[in-house]
Amino acid sequence: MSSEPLQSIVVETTPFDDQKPGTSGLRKKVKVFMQKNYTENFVQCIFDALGCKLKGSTLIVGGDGRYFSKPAINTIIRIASANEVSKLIIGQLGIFSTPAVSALIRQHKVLGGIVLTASHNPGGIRNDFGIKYNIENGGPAPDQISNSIYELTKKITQYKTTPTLETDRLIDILGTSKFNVNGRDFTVEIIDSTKNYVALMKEIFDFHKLRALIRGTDSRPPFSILIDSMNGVTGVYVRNIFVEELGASPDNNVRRVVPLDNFGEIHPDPNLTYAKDLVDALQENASYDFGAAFDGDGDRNMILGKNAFFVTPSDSLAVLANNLECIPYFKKNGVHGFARSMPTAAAVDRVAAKLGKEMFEVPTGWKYFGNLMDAGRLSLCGEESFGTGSDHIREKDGIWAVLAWLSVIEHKKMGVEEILKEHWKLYGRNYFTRYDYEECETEGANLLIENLEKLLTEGTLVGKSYTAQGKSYKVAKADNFSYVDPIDNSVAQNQGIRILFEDGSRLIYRLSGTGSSGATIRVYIECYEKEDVLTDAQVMLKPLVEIGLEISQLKKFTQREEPTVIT
Ligand code: VG1
Ligand code: CO
Repeated sequence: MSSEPLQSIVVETTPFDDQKPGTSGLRKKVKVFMQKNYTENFVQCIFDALGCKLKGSTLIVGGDGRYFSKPAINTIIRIASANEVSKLIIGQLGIFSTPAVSALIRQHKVLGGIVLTASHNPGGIRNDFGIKYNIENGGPAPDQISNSIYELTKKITQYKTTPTLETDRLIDILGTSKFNVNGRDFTVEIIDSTKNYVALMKEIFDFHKLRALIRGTDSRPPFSILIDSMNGVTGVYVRNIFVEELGASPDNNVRRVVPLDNFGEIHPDPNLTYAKDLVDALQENASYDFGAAFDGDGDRNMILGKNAFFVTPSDSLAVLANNLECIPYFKKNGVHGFARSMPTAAAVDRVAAKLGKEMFEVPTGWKYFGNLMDAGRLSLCGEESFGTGSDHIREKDGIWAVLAWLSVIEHKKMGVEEILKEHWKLYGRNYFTRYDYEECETEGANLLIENLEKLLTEGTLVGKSYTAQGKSYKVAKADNFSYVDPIDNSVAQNQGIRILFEDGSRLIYRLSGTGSSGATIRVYIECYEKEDVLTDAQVMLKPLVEIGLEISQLKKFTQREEPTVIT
C-alpha cells in the first residue's frame, strides 16, 4: 500500500464537558459521537493519558461492529499514526468481541486496546455507541486511568491526526499495510476476528468431549442446544465454535448469528425481558435441553435449561465454582480464589467456604477483578448482570461461560435443572432478583439516592424492623459500599447503598453507570433459605421487595409503578 511519506497535522479543538467514562467506558448516543471533534477529542485524550508509553507501542482495535464503528476506527487509525503509535492490530471489518480483544492484548503482550462498543445497549443511528480503553493485562482501564482521561477531556485544545492517510476499505481486507508518517513507520495489520479466540477456547476446554455431547454417541443421545447471538458480535464466534468445531446444526442449534450494526433493532441484552424470544423458543420446543444468549459485545451470557428453566447469574457462578475440576484449564492451572461484585447474590461464597478458597467482594464493574487475577489470587468470578469469567482473560466472557456449563453438563451427565436442584440441596439457596427502573428522570433518581444517604447518616435504619406479608426483617447494618483493593490499596467509594438484615437478606440500591440518557435505578434483592429451596424466586422475595420500595420511597421519587426489567 501507500508508502509515500505522509505528514501529520495539529487540529485546534475545544473540550466537551460530558466525556466521563462510566462503569465500562464512554457510552453516548451515536449522534453525540458524530459531533465534530467529539470522537477525536476522546481518542486523543486516551493517548495523552498513556503518556510516554504510547510512543512505539502496538494497540488492538475492534468492537461489536455497531453503527459508527467504521468511521470511529478510521479516526483512531489516523490519530494513532500521528501520535507515534507504531502498530494497530484490527479485526477484519472492525469486528472483535470484547473477550477477544482482552485475549489478543494478552497474547500479543501489547500496551492495550481500544474497544468500540456500548455492550448491551441498543445500536443503530438512533442508539448508542461507546469507546473503552483496556490496559496491558487485557482488562478495562482502572478508575485512576479513566479519571485521568476525563480530566484531559475537560481541557483539550488540540489533537494530532494524519488526514492524508488513506483508510478507505483498509479494515475490510486481511493483511498488513505499512505507512510512513513524519518519517516513522506505522503499520496497520488486519487480522481474522475469531482465529486467536477459537484457539484459546480449544486450549481451555475439551472440544472432543463437548462435540460428543452435542452430536451424541452410541450410548447417549445428542444434547440439544439453542444458542442465540441476538444479532451481536458473537455470531461469528458461535458459527465457528459451535457449528464448525462442535458439530451443532446451523439451522436448529444457533440463531441470530449474523452481526448487524443495529442488532436488528433489538436490545442485545441477554435477560428474561430482552431475550424473551429465546425463552419462548425453549418453552415451545421441549426437545431443547439447553439455551444460551449473549449481549452485543459478547461478554454477557444467560443460561437456560429445558423448558427455559432460568439459572440466575449468581447461581451460575456458584455451580461453576463447585465443578471447575472438569475443565482442563483449571486442572492444569489450579483453582485459586473466587470473587463476585457486591450486588451479586452470595451463593458462590458458600462454595468458597466449603472448598476452602479465598473469596472477594468487589464493586460493580469487571475492572475490579483484574488486580486479584494478576496477583494469582482469583480464578473465577462473576456479576449478577449476566457476567461470568475466569483468569484466562481480563473481561467477562459469554462464550467461555457457555462452554464451561456444557463441560459441567457433560461431566455430571445431568441436565441444567437437575444440577441446580442438587446444588441447592447441598448449599441452600440464595434467592435473588433485580428490579431495573430504566431512563427515569435524573432529578428524581438523584433525590432517591440522596434520601437513602440521609437515612444512613441519621443512623435510624439499624435496629429497625420492617414487616410485609407477614414476614419481618430487622436491619443489622446499612452503609454505602466502599472497597479497598487488596493489591494496590486503591479505594472505590459510594459503590451502592446496602441495607443488610439480621437473617442475611440484603437490599441494595445503585444508579447505573452504563446508560446514555436519563438515570437507571437498580434495586437488588436477596435472601437465603437453607431448607425451602424450591419456591419461585419472585414469590419468595415479595415481602423484601415491598420493604425495599417502602424504605426508598421509590414510587414517590420516580413516579414509576413498575420496573422496566425484572430479572
Ligand atoms: C452494568 C452492570 C455491571 C456490568 C456493566 C458492564 O453496569 O450492572 O455489572 O459490569 O454493566 O457490562 P451498570 O453501571 O449499568 O449497573 V457490559 O456487558 O455493558 O460491558
Ligand atoms: Co457487554
